[in-house]
Amino acid sequence: MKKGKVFSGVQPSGALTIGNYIGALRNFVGLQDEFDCYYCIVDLHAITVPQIPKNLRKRTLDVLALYIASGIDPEKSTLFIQSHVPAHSELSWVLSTITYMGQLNRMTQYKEKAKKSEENLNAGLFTYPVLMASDILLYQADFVPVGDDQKQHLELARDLAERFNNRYSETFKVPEPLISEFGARIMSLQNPESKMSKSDDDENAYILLLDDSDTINRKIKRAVTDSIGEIRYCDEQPGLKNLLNIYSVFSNEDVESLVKKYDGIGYGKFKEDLSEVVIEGLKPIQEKYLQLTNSKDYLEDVYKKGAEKAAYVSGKTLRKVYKKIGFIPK
Ligand code: ATP
Ligand code: LTN
Repeated sequence: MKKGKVFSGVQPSGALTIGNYIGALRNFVGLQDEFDCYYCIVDLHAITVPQIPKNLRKRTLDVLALYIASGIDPEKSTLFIQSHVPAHSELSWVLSTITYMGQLNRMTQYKEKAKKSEENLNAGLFTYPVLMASDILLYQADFVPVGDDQKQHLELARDLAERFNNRYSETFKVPEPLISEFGARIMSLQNPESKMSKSDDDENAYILLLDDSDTINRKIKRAVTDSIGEIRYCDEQPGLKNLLNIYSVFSNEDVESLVKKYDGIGYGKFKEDLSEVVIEGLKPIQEKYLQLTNSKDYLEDVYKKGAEKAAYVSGKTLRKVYKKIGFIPK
């Protein structure tokens, strides 16, 4: 029987946080055996905010190394760089002609980013979700594992697939989001009302996958909690709730037993233990990452092979699309 397909992407727009790991990367690993998986480094998306070329180059390879260090096996999954496969940009143009301005105007991520960059708001930021839909639809993906913040973009991808299928004929698979019930939204350590984001101006707001132990200790010590002083898992204590979620992921203990374990014990000890669990959890990823960054040839081999396979699969879909629209085949 043919395996179902999975597609997801991460932007090389900054160093990856434990939010990216918990909401996305960690879930990619478990899908590799059951599905034909495509994991992309979406550099075309990353340039919707200004990037320094040298940093973009480094971060792109860093994301690739972190994909592999987190347990994604290039022998099982296709790992590639978005700009190496022109079909992404090509389908994006086509889909933009069936996307309504109103739909893009309603996108929360766009509204938030637009607020932040009031001067010279670029059109790429606005059409970003169309490019994301193209990424997914080109591979006929059944499932798209993402964090909670991408739900609305996924809805657009589904909508565009259905609109195209209705207008022409069955062409695209309508993809389903895969958003895990737990850890799909890790919050900022400084403001538990907003999501942990690698582009936050305050570096105490996030923990990076590559942070060293002193930095992790310091950031967790400074993490915002409350004055209640009791370890409980509830919406009235959002900072603590977030820390408990992180603790649970890295320790594999459920939140309930953590709450019991820390009953009557203060935040200080809880934070100390949490730091240790996070440091230990990240250690194998960091070690593997270090090894990989010394193997540039290996990384190059992975992304070249990945692009070849991705170009083949996406090319088939794009040709079908062009034919249905009425373009003359080459
Ligand atoms: P930025 O914060 O710079 O806008 P981002 O980290 O949200 O970027 P990506 O790197 O493209 O954007 O995200 C990769 C994946 O990580 C996506 O599936 C996204 O949903 C997930 N993700 C990002 N932040 C979090 C978070 N705080 N909690 C859970 N999942 C997250
Ligand atoms: N928009 C996503 C990154 C992204 C993506 C994708 C995720 C681009 N293309 C395709 C899943 C599938 C983000 O900002 N996190």
